[in-house]
Amino acid sequence: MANSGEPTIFDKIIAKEIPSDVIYEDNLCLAFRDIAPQAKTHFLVIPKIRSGLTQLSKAEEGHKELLGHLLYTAQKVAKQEKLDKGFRVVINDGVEGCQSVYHLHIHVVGGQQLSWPPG
Ligand code: D5M
Repeated sequence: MANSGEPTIFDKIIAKEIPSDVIYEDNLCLAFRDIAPQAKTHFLVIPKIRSGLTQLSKAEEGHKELLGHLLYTAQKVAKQEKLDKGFRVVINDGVEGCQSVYHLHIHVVGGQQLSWPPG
């Protein structure tokens, strides 16, 4: 359901109610492997609390620090995953951005040569 504000599958992952392959966790965010990887390495970084942040375009002034933390964590986990030759960070926003889960998430893909532009 597009941005209904309802809990999503990611809330269940945060609550450990369903299994996931978590590769990093701190008090603010969680990183886990994407269930449908689009590259050799594909993980997601999500905030533990949505606090209205169902998608990037809903970001408000008060989210700036959390957004910075998520992006900083994305590169930190990319290093942990040994993506030394580079990687790509993607945030899908809304219907035309192909967002399917309305809990903000950063995709990190890499581990192979990527092409540009994306579709
Ligand atoms: O991307 C949503 C992403 O979330 C998509 O790449 C699949 C991934 N996903 C969905 N359910 C799970 C579970 N249970 N574990 C791991 N990954 C999952 P979007 O940008 O919204 O299209």
